[in-house]
Amino acid sequence: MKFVRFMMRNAALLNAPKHIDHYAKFSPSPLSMKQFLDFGSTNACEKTSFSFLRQELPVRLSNSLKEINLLPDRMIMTPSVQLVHSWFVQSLLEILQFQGMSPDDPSVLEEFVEALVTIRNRHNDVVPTMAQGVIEYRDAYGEDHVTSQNIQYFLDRFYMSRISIRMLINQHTLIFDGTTKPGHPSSIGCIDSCCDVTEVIRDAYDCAKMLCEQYYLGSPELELKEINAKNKSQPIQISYVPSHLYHMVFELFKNAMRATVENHETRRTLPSIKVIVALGTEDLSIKISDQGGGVPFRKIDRLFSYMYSTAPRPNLGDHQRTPMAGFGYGLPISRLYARYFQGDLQLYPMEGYGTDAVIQLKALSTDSIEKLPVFNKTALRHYKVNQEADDWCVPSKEPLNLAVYKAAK
Ligand code: P4A
Repeated sequence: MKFVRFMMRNAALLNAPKHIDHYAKFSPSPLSMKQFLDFGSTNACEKTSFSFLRQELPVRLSNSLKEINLLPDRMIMTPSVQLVHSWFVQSLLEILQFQGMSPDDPSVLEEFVEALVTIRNRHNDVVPTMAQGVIEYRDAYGEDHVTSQNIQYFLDRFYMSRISIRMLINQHTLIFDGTTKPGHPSSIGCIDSCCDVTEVIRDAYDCAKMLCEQYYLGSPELELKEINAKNKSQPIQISYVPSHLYHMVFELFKNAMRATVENHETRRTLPSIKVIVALGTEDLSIKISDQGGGVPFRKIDRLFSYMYSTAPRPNLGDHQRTPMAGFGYGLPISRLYARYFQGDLQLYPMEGYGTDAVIQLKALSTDSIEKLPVFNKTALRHYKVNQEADDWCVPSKEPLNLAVYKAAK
């Protein structure tokens, strides 16, 4: 029996490339916030969700698997990337087991939820494992601009796909795990249809403040202003994933606090962090302003870079001593959370003074549609090294010798 299973597993693995080619031909189907909410409301149908996911998850996994193959060979060959690749193949094959099974069989639906939980757990450490791959590559071959650009392009798309896959899995497992949920009455899965934005911001500030106090023995105050343009006296609420919002503002608060404290070490008082939340007809905007001295504009790209901001992972014990440092991927991943539902996150430093961090989100659930990468020829072109000269001049540090022109006159 063991032998039979072994043979079957290997037969499945041998067929994996065929399945990957098949499912990668489909483009992922982005869902809107409204569609996510519908899956979990009155007309919630587990069978529909099951049928959608057993097609859509293989499509998203296969698109990602195809793109892994476009990484530089020396990157693909790292043990870390090989490991992550094997997790994707394994998970793809596990979902494909459900092709041809009947959604009308309750035990099939139950097994599907279990399979999703197994897959989610298997992929828990994808981000630190890929980071390890980047470190392995960098230690062996150094940092070059072209590779850094390729890795940036790849990881932005790869992690965006990962965020989306986890979102699908979380929604299905939370809504259909068979238990009745206590939680918020306005919550459907991990989406809150009345997400209280300022409440999330205050929670994230409080938590960052605690870490900051532990580490620096002081922290800047929060000044928060709320502008609800349409309903002046109403609290600002949107349909959103509170955990995504928390992740973004927590990261920005940690940065703002760190910059503020380190920029005012010798002074007695700390300038507060000022936050403005504005809700208009289309956009919800959050601006977090600090007086931490800012950074040169030239260095902003580096704060979002996977290659340049990858530090060796601190040991578990070190986490105590570096509570404000994070794992280095805070900003790029936060920006992906903002972009996932068609928003964005940007930094505006004013070197010598401080930094404004701005998050834009869609205020309307009809505009909040998943932003998903698709593997196609356009994506392929991004990985090809552009051998042609740039169409903008390279600034030269050598002063132009105007004497030459004088002589010609
Ligand atoms: N000035 N401004 C910021 C930082 C400095 C800053 C900073 C030195 C740099 C790296 C870092 C944390 C802070 C800020 C707000 C931001 C981002 C950067 O949102 O004041 O750790 C990665």
